Amino acid sequence: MRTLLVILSLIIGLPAGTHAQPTKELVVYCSVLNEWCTLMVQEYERATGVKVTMTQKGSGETVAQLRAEAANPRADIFYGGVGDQHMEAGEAGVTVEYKSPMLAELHPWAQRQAEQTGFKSVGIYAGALGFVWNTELLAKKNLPEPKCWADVVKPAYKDEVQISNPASSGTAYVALATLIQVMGEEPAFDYLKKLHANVNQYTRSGPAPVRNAARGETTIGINFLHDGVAEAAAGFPLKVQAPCEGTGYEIGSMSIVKGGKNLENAKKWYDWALTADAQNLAKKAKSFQVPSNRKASAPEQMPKMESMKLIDYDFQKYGSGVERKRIIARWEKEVGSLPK
Ligand code: S7P
Repeated sequence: MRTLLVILSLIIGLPAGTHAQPTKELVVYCSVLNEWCTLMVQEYERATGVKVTMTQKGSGETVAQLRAEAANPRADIFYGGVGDQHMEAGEAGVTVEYKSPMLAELHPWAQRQAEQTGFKSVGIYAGALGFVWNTELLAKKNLPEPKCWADVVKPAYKDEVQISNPASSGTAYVALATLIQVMGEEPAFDYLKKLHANVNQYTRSGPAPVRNAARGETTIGINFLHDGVAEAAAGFPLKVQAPCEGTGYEIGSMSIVKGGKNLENAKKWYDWALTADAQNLAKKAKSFQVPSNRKASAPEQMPKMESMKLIDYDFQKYGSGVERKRIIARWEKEVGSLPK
């Protein structure tokens, strides 16, 4: 029957998948941690009977894949990942506008993400950036706990710090944009050059430094703090700290992919993922971001965002494709290419 409908839609000139007949499938590109992605898929399948195919990747890598597949999209939903990356996807025309009836249940910051992207994405969680370190390694090396941005560029931390690469990772881009907003652009680039001397590796994905710190492969990671808390909850010797000078944060987001084959199921996922019940699954899967639904329960394991010095992150400016391109190109030219 489905084959027949596909042939029919080809004959009458409609793209396959635009016929009214609902499918029983959904393809999700998931950019939160794997355990959370898996639990979301299981619960959605159980509630709807729809079969989900899920691929987990960081948000930077997912946007690259969505762009590469634009002529023949495979995915229906881009779930999770740094909001700036969803802005990029929207600007690149690989996601579509959708106004969920659930918007009214969300915190203002999540609704703002929807408005600023012309409803091509929506906030599903928030989380602040900072330092995560391995307490055992730090003690063994007799190093003080890093508390401020000014600390991690000190010569004592040479080769002890890991951060992801802003060309591939939304997390690192948030770090770059944060430093520029905290210090001003010229001082921030001077700072990044100093930091380069202390970086032992620029990883491809954002959460990798936390995983490596947990396993003793680096002493310090620059990461979203909730990723450090997640590994600490799994029993690794990690501590987290928001930088004293001020720090940025992400609005983790969700978008519907343009030209996906299962639009109705994508909308169903979107509305459901914004409910308090679906958002409470994060904690169950040991992810500790602040949920965007006002009725969902915030994780008590996390240091409270109210206790941190958060900057007034300019998502409009730093989420724009032109600005991102410029900043990343400057980083590659002036920092990433420096010898070690
Ligand atoms: O908890 C996982 C997390 O840190 O990963 C997401 C994102 O995929 C990171 O993308 P990059 O690899 O591009 O940095 C974050 O949104 C989320 O908080």
